[in-house]
Amino acid sequence: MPRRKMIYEGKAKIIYEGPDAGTVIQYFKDDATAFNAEKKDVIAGKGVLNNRISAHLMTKLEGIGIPTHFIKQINMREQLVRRVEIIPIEVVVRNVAAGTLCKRLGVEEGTILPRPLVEYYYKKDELGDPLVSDEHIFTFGWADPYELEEMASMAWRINDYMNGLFAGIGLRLIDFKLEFGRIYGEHGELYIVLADEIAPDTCRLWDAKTGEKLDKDRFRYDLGDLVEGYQKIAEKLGLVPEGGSINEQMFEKLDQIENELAKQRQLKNLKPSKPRKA
Ligand code: ADP
Ligand code: AIR
Ligand code: ASP
Repeated sequence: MPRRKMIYEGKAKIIYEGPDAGTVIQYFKDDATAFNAEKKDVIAGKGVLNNRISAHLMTKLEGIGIPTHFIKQINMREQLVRRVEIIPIEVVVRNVAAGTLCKRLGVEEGTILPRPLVEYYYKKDELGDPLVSDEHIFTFGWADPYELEEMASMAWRINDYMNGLFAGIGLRLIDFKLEFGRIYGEHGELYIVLADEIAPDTCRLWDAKTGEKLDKDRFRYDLGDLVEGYQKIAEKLGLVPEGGSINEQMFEKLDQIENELAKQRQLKNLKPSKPRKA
């Protein structure tokens, strides 16, 4: 493989320069971190499952008209995506109380929220990604009101869609985190697209029957084998055979189908956002 230029190494992924202008390659590592990297480990197989699950969910979301950065999977650990300017806001959507919501507000874990709760966190590792309001976002110029409105409305649609998708395969979508990015068109027009990943590293998913936690909380709170949980999610999504594991051949077959679908949808969902202030 030719030497590629690394652009950025994060906690769970590496970003490399892509083959064409405006593209980058996301490489999914096996590194697991939690609590702002206070807890760390390397868990064999995690990256492959996150890559596969995220590619699948991004493809599905493109199918309902959400513009995403996803172009295609390259191999078991890599996907080609559009290069975006990441908006430094993590959008968290919660359906059921868990994690920091319980810690912060003393709500009991498992409480069903009367309506989905959308929260914003400032993406800044040094500060531990603090919770912020829309006023903070506008005051410091991290995003403008048009952009935030678009991000929030996509987050609602994604939540509606994913709630149904997971409920249909016996999983409860407790909460999840999204990142969005900006793409500038030839004539300076601005597009907001869903970026980063949607995978068990960034979602809470509980088995609807048993209540078993299948996501990264297994690692955060030592609840059991992480890959076993991710594998169960992938199995229910129909991405790996039950009891089997992903192998290169199977992966290529699945890839061909989904990459073809993704190719057909690319750009179709891109609609220019309102112009950003100069
Ligand atoms: P972190 O930076 O929090 O440690 P990761 O290890 O997942 O997270 O690193 C991936 C980085 O790449 C993140 O900072 C994410 O915001 C960024 N990113 C995700 N998608 C894109 C994209 N399409 N273009 C550019 N950067 C991206
Ligand atoms: N999340 C937030 N920052 C990083 C991640 N992965 C995700 C968690 C969880 C949701 O956002 O995985 O699904 C809410 O996290 P928390 O810790 O605020 O309760
Ligand atoms: N990914 C973040 C970290 O490494 C937060 C988390 O998932 O708990 O700290």
